[in-house]
Amino acid sequence: MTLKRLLGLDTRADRYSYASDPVAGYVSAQKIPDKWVATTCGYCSVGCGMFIGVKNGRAVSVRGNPDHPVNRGMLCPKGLSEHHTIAADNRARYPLLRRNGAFGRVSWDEALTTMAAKFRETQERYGPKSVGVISTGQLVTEEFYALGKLVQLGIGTPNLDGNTTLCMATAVAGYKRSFGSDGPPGAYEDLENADVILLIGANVAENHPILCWRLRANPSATVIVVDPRVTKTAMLADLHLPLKPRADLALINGFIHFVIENDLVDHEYVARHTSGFEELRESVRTYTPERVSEITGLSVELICRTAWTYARARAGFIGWTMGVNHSTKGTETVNAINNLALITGNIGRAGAAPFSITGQCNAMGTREAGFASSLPGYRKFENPDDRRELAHLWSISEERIPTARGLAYPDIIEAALDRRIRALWIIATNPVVSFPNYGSLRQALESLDFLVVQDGYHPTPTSEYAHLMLPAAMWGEKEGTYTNSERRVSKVNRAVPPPDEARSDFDIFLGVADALGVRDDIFPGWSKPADAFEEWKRISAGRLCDYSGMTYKAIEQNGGLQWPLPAGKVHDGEVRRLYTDGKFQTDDGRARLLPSAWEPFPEQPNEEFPFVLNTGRTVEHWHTRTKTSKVPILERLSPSAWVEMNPADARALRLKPQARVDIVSRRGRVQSVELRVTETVAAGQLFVPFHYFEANANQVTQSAFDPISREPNYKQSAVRIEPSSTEGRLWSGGSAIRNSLSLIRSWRGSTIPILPRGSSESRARGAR
Ligand SMILES: Nc1nc2c(c(=O)[nH]1)N[C@H]1C(S)=C(S)[C@@H](COP(=O)(O)OP(=O)(O)OC[C@H]3O[C@@H](n4cnc5c(=O)[nH]c(N)nc54)[C@H](O)[C@@H]3O)O[C@H]1N2
Ligand SMILES: Nc1nc2c(c(=O)[nH]1)N[C@H]1C(S)=C(S)[C@@H](COP(=O)(O)OP(=O)(O)OC[C@H]3O[C@@H](n4cnc5c(=O)[nH]c(N)nc54)[C@H](O)[C@@H]3O)O[C@H]1N2
Ligand code: SF4
Ligand SMILES: [Mo]
Repeated sequence: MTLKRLLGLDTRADRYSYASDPVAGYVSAQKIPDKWVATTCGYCSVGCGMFIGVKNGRAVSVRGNPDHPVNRGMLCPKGLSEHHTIAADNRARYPLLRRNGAFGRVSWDEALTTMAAKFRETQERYGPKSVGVISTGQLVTEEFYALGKLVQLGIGTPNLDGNTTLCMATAVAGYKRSFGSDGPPGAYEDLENADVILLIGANVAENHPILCWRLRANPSATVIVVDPRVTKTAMLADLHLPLKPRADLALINGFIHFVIENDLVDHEYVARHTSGFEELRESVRTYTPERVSEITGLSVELICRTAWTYARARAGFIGWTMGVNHSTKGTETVNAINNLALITGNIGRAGAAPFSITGQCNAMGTREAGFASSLPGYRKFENPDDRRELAHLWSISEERIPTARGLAYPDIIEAALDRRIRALWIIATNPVVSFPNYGSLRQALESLDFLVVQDGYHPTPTSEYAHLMLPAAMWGEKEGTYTNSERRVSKVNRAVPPPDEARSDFDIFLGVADALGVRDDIFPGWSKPADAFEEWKRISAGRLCDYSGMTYKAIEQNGGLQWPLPAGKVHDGEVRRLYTDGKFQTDDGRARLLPSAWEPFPEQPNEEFPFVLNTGRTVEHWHTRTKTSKVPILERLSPSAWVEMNPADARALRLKPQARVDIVSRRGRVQSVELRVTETVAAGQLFVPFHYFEANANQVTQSAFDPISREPNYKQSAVRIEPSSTEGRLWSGGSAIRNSLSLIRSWRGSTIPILPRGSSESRARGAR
């Protein structure tokens, strides 16, 4: 199978018909749809336009939208099989309330009344901040906007955050510090305009496959990949820099040093549009190529050549993702990336951008409208003018607007552990699998008096801990908008109804507001997402993320619209970039050049734990696999977890390929994982996907967070490898048996194993 085929990029032929779906490989007559409903993919932040094929009220297929400017009809393997996520047998169907340790069905009315009563009771006893809410990057913007108002103004707790703090918080904090506001400045078209493309800790071939296609539309660009692993993206690149883990900040400071020493600085841009150049120059003085070579393990020649290539580019693009963000030095690394782009004038022009590639389908929507780490419309909690304006727009008193953000996600978990937070509402995220250091997360969840989980599936590893389970409609069943990485707002539509009593998150939020008696106050006259959209347009008007010129209709007609789009602006199809005039969102309008210093990562390997464990993704699976384990083709391609190890290390440990091994850290043990011996990881390093609860990588990751963004350091943990005690038993079967075993498991719909015992008592107590 060619790489192109593997990535699902070879799909032009089926633009107009489902009959040649390369994923299913065949189509039975029953699957030819009666109608196609236009929507946007619900997985990643690329934001591909697609149609859902509907037959007899069921989603039976999916195809790419040939007219959508993002993907021009192409879809990756996840997108192409997305309809399978809807009709899964473990969809959550009814509200469930735990009584005496067991879940029982209740009406929506009882569910929401109980929830409102529990929240109010908790707040009366322990203070307003004793309730916390953790949401996601996977709702529609209308839902994020509604949820922010509901939590901050209706429930009255500032402790609202989301899984975006496990993901994008670092990029957000970095942009705010450098440019005065969040917002990725570039556009996908930049991949086609740039002559040098530097990808740092971003494995787009697996995780943003359609961007790979955009990349390939520009064969003359020099593509440089910075990643400790030889990823599929590195294999597509002209130059791969396999640096030592977490050496990026030293590398970028080294590039800046080289640029300054060799007078490759864009002096005019620096003088007109930035502040802090002298401090920056001073701060990188010690980052000589020799020292940077020592820290990164890359040759002096490679470092200098890369710096030269980028600085001499007519248009240089830097894309980064989790290899940068998942680090205790993440925000400062983002600032270093911004510094490099600024001093070479690589921002605000076609092909030139420091561009954080986002992750989830609507990670951007929650950043714009969410009311968690900022006030809606990228307004600042600490800015009295921003608060005044918002209060005026909402016709409420200024005192109701919080003056500081509440606890960030890891701090909500910590507060649950020491019982400052007593009641928690988790919406569209699965922390039992995705949060670092599972042991402490589990304790935190067990410490709660009342946990509400709102998810499209049940059971999930997290919903097992809930006292109240609220069944949500998901992608394909609800309406609204998503914003992708290039700030393109696309329409999401309902193709089929949700199963049984499941409701859209939007309707659930209205229901909770009703139960709390605050609906008329915070959602005046609202009954549908379009009502929230109209209000959000007014709130965003005049801001960097201005939606006021958009309508649902224009969004659909244009295959999405990029913000800013002020009212009165024509929908001209023109590609929009931020900071084209060199004016930034800081007080003096200049971008800040911010010095930052490299430091080794927090948990260095030692004799007991000699390996650096790297965790991440594979193309077939989506996060905690609640969705992709329901898709037969994806599950068959990648049914179980593995760990990658260099042949030299495997020889040293006398381990054979496909042996079963345990990954052990100071915090826990991942049991019986398949060993893959491969040169794609360097000696001393390991890589494991984090998708599999049954081999949960986050049992061994650590509670180390970026002090600025609060994002976890997921990519480096010190571990050792031990032969698994089940090794003998499974060894004889080979991977065929193992694969079919896990397939059979998934057919039974029981891929989600039973949770550790010992928590039912505390759950029962809390639910009384
Ligand atoms: N198939 C699939 N696609 C997805 C997702 C998914 O779950 N599955 N999730 C979506 C989401 S929410 C996100 S955030 C994105 C994430 O997209 P990516 O960031 O591309 O995903 P990861 O695999 O987590 O990490 C990227 C790379 O960082 C590298 N890395 C590790 N340590 C370092 C380091 O010290 N320096 C550098 N330079 N690199 C390092 C890893 O080796 C890895 O190849 O993907 C989105 N797309
Ligand atoms: N070790 C390690 N851990 C990581 C990472 C890593 O690289 N390494 N990456 C981190 C990153 S970048 C991210 S983004 C997180 C992702 O971590 P999670 O957010 O925990 O992952 P998902 O599986 O996407 O969980 C989303 C949940 O929402 C549900 N859901 C989907 N759509 C809807 C909806 O419309 N409404 C409702 N109510 N529910 C819905 C799904 O069924 C699922 O249970 O993981 C983080 N964890
Ligand atoms: S690249 Fe992302 S948005 Fe596009 S089809 Fe694949 S998962 Fe969906
Ligand atoms: Mo993410």
